[in-house]
Amino acid sequence: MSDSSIVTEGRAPGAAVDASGGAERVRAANPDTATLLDLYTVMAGIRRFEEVSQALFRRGAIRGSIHLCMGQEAVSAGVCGLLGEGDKVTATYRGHGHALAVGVDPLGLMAEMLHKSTGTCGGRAGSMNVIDRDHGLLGCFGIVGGSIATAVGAALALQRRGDGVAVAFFGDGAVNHAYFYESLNFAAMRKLPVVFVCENNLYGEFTPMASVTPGGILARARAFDIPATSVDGQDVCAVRAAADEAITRAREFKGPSFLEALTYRFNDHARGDPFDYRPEGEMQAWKARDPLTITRKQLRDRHGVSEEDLDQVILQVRTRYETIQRDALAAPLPEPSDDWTEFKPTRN
Ligand SMILES: Cc1ncc(C[n+]2csc(CCOP(=O)(O)OP(=O)(O)O)c2C)c(N)n1
Ligand SMILES: [Mg+2]
Repeated sequence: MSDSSIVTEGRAPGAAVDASGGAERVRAANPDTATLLDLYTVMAGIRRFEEVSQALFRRGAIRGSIHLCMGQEAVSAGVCGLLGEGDKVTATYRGHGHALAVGVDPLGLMAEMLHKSTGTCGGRAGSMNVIDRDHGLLGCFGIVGGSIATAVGAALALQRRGDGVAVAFFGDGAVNHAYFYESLNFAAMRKLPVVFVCENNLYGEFTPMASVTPGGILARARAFDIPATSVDGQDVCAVRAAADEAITRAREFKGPSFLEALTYRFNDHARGDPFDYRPEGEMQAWKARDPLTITRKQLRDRHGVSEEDLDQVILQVRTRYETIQRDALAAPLPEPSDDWTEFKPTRN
């Protein structure tokens, strides 16, 4: 375990870590080599998906808006890698990573970005609002905090069914919205099998989270007696370890948990970002802790995987996305006359 996998509340992962411990400490799990390689491959896939999407957006092939999660890949990969059949996930408009991490077909997702009829939602959702119930993805929500309420509702259904966990991904900006409180209160009161994963990337659009969140994020969850932990969101092993505890607690019917994953978005919020709100050097400090670089180092140093094998993973991902991009671009748009009510997600 490296020190970098431990953080305390409010500490930027780029900063030195207080190894003296404390209640917030989360020990990184040591996934076996095959598991960590899988996680690396998933993260590399998310990164490439978004690089391709960004290029398509810039040249006008993707319309509307896209919200990229580059820099935050370890959170979705670390949590979703522990989920299985019957579990449910909700995410935000920054949801490409979560969709890919739960197993949504990347070609379908890319076609969806391009509003093609072969897209995950038949071209109707675009980048922001993807649903894939076959993979437990109940929705990516454009409404800040929408993912929280929906996951709580899903958790109520799962509790009645007696099996399964719901995971809500949301940003730091959501913790000051009213239904965050209603949802956490209800989940705690009913001991629902739900894990709240707050991806604290330090900003809600262009507003620093710390300037609008007195008392911090964890205190909000603890007010409802929900166990809450901060974790280094750049380290997939640390995220996985913390998520494992939370998911296990939910599966044992012990109630909800709350994870704050400290992370950083490497790109603009979306279109029209003024790029003037980050302190100088902040982006560089976080890029030095790129989740892909950290995982690669872990694979090399702890697991003895060679640089050549790691390069091979990246090469395969790149090759795969060349085909995906070509096929998605070649796919047909929906016909204006299509009956759009025909799109029926396949499973409840
Ligand atoms: C209910 C609601 N209010 C306002 C907005 C406008 N809005 C879109 S993104 C965003 C910032 C959210 O920040 P955060 O939750 O930290 O997520 P991030 O974008 O950093 O991933 C806001 C305020 C919205 N979509 N929904
Ligand atoms: Mg944010």
